[in-house]
Amino acid sequence: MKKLLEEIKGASLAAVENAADLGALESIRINYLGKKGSLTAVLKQMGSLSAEERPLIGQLANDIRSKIEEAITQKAAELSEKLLEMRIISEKLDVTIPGTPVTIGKKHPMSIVLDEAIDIFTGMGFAVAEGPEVEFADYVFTKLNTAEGHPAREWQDTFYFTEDSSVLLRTQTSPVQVHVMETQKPPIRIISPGRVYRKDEVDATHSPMFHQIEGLVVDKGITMGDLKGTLNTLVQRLYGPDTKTRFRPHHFPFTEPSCEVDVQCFECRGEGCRVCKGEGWIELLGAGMVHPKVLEGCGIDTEVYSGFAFGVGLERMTMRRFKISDMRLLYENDIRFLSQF
Ligand code: 2NM
Repeated sequence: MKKLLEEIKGASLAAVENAADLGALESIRINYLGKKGSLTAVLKQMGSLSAEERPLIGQLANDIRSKIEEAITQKAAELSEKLLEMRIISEKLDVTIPGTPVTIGKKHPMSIVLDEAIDIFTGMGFAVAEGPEVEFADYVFTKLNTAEGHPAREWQDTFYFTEDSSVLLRTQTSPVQVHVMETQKPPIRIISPGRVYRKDEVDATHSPMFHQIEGLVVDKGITMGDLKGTLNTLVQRLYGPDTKTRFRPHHFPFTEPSCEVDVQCFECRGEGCRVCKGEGWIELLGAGMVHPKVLEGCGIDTEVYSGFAFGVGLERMTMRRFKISDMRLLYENDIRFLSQF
């Protein structure tokens, strides 16, 4: 029996030494020390031994059991360490490898100019108002003092949805201002940026869809002086503090008096050049004092209140700002063009 125990000792320790992983080690433990293991089997036969032999063999068996257990514990520690080392090597992360570049888009040039304009106007206390692009003719024309028979209402100039010309794509963002005047009490200070639609052929300076920023101020005692101050501030913030403006008389149905506003040419500073076609001035926007008929139509008492309004094309402003010569470039979404701004 002693010989058998020594054999088990030798075989088990060799097996432990050769174990490839923790799983194999666990099988060895079960095979030798488990309930049905070979060492356990030997111990079960102790009953057949003599009284003198029994304690000696028992002692030997226990010693062998401890040796095997110790060997397994040590081997397990060794294997765990090796495993960890291998994991550290295989999962190594090189933080110095450059990342995969993420292409970040840029603001469209018109968004740059619009955001700047919104900054300037909100700085003067204006709020931004929006409204539908599909509108009633009432709000696009009638309430803006643009009577039947006005050229802007003709089928060849406007996109209508109905035979009776009552619903259309807005040709300007003024209907937004009519909605605001109908629903809010003065003081009103808003700008309404947005898309507008006219039946124009596409060329370097025209598109059937373009963008406008219109502005409206209604309060007690608003005069042409407020209009000029506000628009001068806009122009000086956009083009520099020395920029001069020129207000020329004009006609719009919804304002009286009306004017067009020119800025001194940024290229020649008024001398006359190719950019301003020798004029020294460049037309920028239209404006005027809101027509009393428009105010009254919106339920505003013209004995108490007056207002001014203006409209400017965002495409034109953007082209001027970045010296873009063809409007179509703004719509083509060519990355080579857009990435320049
Ligand atoms: C322009 C020029 C002048 C304008 C007028 C109004 C309203 F609703 F108050 F009557 N909104 N926008 C206006 C005035 C627009 O665009 C060239």
